[in-house]
Amino acid sequence: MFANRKSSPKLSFEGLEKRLMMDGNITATFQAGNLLITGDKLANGVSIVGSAVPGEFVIQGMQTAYVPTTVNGKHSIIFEHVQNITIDLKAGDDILRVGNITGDLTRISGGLTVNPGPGNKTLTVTNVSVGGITSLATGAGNDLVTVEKLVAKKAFALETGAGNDTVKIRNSVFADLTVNLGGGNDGLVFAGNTVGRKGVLDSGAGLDSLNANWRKVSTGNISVINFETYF
Ligand SMILES: [Ca+2]
Repeated sequence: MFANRKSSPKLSFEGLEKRLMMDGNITATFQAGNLLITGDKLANGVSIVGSAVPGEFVIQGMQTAYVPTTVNGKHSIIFEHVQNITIDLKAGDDILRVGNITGDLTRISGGLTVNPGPGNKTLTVTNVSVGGITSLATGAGNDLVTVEKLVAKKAFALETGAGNDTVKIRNSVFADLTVNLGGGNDGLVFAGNTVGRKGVLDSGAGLDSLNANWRKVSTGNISVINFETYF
């Protein structure tokens, strides 16, 4: 199948330099149990996965456009004795993944905080346990948020801000849950979840839809506000 493949055009040095700058650098700092991950104005990609050792996390740059984002100038970096994780990727169409889609559970003993920023964010939290407060915010932009197999032992809050957001929350366990989809025409799938105390699903302004299968498969005291369409 490669018989007719033409050779790739050679990149000029200038073109290569531009490409290498496209996905930016993440700065990861650690102090007294607190891991802070800060992006730049470019489209950053980063994954955060816990290892088999409690408190040990691998922070790895992911590819969003041309080349993988670097972490402190490297491909990946490992931190130990982490309790709380805070992520602020700033502006740009950033991709953030916390936990493995398959494999071992990523255990965060303290809190998980994602700060908002402008741009179309892709945030995925899968196969994760959070012992402290979970606070996720994506800011303005058309965001895609997936929460799957999360165990949030304390309060969980998600705010997706302005823009047309798509949010899927499935097969997760919450103590208290607050979801606010902000302005824009948003879609929420909420299925297979357990809410221990109280949940609020608020779609805010705009024409918003809720996949209503949640009524059959989610349990708990859940209030639904502002949605225009149910299916
Ligand atoms: Ca960024």
